[in-house]
Amino acid sequence: MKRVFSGVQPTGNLHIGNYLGALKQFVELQDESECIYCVVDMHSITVPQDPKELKKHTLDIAALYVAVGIDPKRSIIFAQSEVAGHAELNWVLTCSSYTGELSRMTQYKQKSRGEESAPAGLFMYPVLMAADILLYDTDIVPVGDDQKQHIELTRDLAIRVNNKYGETFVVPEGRFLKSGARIMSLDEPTAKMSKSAESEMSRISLLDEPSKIKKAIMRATTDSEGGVRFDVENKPGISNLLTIYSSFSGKDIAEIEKDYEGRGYGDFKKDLVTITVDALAPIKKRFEEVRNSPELVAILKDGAERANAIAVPVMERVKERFGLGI
Ligand code: ATP
Ligand code: LTN
Repeated sequence: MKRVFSGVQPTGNLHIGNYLGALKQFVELQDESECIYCVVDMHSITVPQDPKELKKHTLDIAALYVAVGIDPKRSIIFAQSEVAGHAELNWVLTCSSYTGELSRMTQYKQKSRGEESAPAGLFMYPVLMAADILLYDTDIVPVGDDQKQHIELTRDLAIRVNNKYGETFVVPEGRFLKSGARIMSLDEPTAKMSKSAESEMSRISLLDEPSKIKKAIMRATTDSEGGVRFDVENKPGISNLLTIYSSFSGKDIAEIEKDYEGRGYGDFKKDLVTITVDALAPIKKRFEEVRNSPELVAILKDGAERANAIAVPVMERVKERFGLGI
């Protein structure tokens, strides 16, 4: 059985882009692999966080993992900072990384904007991510294509260490999400749907109230041509709504186009509201149950224990290869 590892940062509520692009796949992978899903709280402190909010968000993401269908018995769900190996391996890998390759990471360049006061943690972010992955002898890492460069670095580091110190790490592979799973902003459909975008109407969060979902969809940017047709170039708004419709309903886009032939955007949007509200309702319900129950902390504790049991022997192997310890 292949081992899968992925992580989500506990920053704000997840939106349907995160769900359709990432979490839905996390759930599906459980049938064919041994899955480890982490809430990467140490990554989120690469930019300032309010401590109380951070703790709350960590529990929120863990509860969402369960609410979308990740089964804590089959899969491991845990918080990164609860397993010491992440920080330990991070240092060892730091010493095998080059400042040149780290300064070429586009995410770092975008987020630091060349400022003197950019947190050094932003610079080291990809090394900690490599540590997350390599600590579990991971085979497959499901992520969005924005993470491609980080996965390449992880592979480079694994190969570099293996060549220098002898077989130490499994060299992982990224599994990049299909282009259909790139959900765009509702009010600006040429930008991706994002947690950090200012406008609330740009996204639908998994825990939004039906009234907010309705408002965001009914106001979503379309075009003046009319015709429910998939054409990303000329009709990015309607194409994005078609992708969301198709993902939630399981219907092919061609089939949906046919259903709405000769009908206006109003009808289509109204139905999309119903489909989206219905798809999110069970997630929201389950979230509330899990988030408010003592079960959640028990899941995370059990997850951390199981994760640690995999991580400790890997870390011992690493220390042995590097000559660390007594
Ligand atoms: P931000 O919106 O602040 O840039 P984010 O929403 O991208 O953050 P992450 O925690 O970086 O959130 O992403 C979690 C996962 O969701 C990643 O695998 C990412 O590729 C995926 N993802 C994020 N946004 C989208 C989107 N609009 N469509 C599809 N997948 C997405
Ligand atoms: N950088 C990732 C989050 C992340 C991750 C990981 C994903 C941190 N560590 C390990 C996969 C494997 C992001 O922003 N989506």
